[in-house]
Amino acid sequence: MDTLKWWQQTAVYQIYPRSFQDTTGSGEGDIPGVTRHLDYLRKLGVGAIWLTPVYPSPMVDNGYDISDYTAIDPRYGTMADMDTLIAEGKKRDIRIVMDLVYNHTSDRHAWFQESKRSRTNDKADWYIWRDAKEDGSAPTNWRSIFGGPAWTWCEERQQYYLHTFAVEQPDLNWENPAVRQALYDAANFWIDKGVGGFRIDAIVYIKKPAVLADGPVDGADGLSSIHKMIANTPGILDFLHEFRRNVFDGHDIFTVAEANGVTPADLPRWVGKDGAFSMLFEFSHTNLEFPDDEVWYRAETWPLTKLKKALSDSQQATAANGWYPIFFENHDQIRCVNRYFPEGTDKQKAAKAMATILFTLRGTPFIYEGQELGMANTAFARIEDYNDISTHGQYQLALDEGFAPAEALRLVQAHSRDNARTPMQWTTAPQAGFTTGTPWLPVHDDYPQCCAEGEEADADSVLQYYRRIQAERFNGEAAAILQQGRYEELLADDERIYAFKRILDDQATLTLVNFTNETIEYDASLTDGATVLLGSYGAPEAGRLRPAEAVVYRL
Ligand code: TEU
Repeated sequence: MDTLKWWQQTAVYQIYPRSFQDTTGSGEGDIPGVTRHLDYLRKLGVGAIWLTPVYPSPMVDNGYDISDYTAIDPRYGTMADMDTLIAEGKKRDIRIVMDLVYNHTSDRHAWFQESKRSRTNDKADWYIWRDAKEDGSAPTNWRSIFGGPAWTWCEERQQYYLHTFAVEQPDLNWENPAVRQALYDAANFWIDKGVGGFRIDAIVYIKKPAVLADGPVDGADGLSSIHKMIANTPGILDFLHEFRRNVFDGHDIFTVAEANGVTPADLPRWVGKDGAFSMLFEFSHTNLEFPDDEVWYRAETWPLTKLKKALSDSQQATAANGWYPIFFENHDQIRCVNRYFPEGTDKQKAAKAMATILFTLRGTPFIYEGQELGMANTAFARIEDYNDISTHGQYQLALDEGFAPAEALRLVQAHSRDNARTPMQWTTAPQAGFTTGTPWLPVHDDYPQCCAEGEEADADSVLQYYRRIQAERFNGEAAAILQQGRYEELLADDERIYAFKRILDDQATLTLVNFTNETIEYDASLTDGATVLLGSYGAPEAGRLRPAEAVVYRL
């Protein structure tokens, strides 16, 4: 048996600080709010918190537009608050993992402010500047990920700059060694503070092709998806290995890179012994309804076999080398109880079913705030009620494609990133105990039925189920199998049941999940002689699974 590292033997909890806990009445969560709930997280069995950006930011993209990499935004508190969080976390064996957003900065970052002033200043080459085409138009026809052109004209410099995301998020020029060094220095600042690792944002976009050329037009706006033109440009791994050598190596930390578009088959080159990172988020199991990445109006239904294949592929790709970050939610995704189960399914049952998979696959489970309560999607009545920048971009794209406003709003309601960003539901008090003020984004109105306080008191709640299954995973009789065992899928062609074994030497577990909202039958001989480790309905029935039922057997 290999010796596992600390981050392979614990769950990680993702906190979107603006929505977690407000301690000042501002309506926005803050760092002391995170510290306040450390014991709650300890009880959940969490060994690390991935904190999405808390750095100074104009908040065009909720903190993913950073204007200073080594400071704290006053809305979230002070550096002293951050030091307290790290220290209090350490006391409880919970490490803090910072988010590095290194593809771009905010346009308010001092580096960009200087870069845009002239073509000759010290930082002139820190971003991606190009002359206009002869007719004055943008250097290429690329569409940014949030919609609209990926180039913006700068009067001062009389040139265009490139932004993969919002106009206010200019892309850094990684070809410049001084840029890379500045980024490594900032990461090392956080290592010196004692953080437990990094989540590295949007990393597939940092390397641009040597020649920037027009792509095929693929939308009514006459533009071409930038993702298809620049993601995973050859040579990108050279940068990332250098990053690893200059920052990560020699520290007892983990790194998890967000790498949309890296396929499971690519994983070994990115993670593991010779890879650049400890783990990598790829999105084949969350982009199921989007044949075209990031375009919501082309959402379609998917068969269960598509989800199962995506999960099996990434399990297999990391079987011999590397390690998988298991996740079904984050701040960019809709809630998993809505995504993976038919409408009308009991949300608590759906939440428990996803928890069962989360804690029995091989890898490190990542829980996104509220997932452990079974929090669900929301729907705001008007497009103006949405905060998320990509929601507005997608709404516009849908209108451009000829959708009526009501239909475009429906698409947004189903897929908006704001679905995951509504405030954490703590108590049955007004605003779910999230704030005493007016929340920056409305609290979901189901909070009286779905909140930590209520679930604490209910033995059958989603929260209690999370605690039980995490204990089973890390400390139970089958912990070794669940942590180390190899993955083997069963019933791969079945469109109703996800079934897989974990096998260690002559021992095994079996996970069975019914993805329908009906009671279904299966071949009872599968569980002959097996004992039950945990079931989402309590005791299971042989050969039958109730709606969204999940069971873990010891074979
Ligand atoms: O997201 C980057 C990104 O590419 C995602 O849109 C990803 O493709 C998607 O989740 C896959 O379905 C990161 C952050 O997570 C996001 O919040 C930021 O808006 C974005 O970078 C820009 O920094």
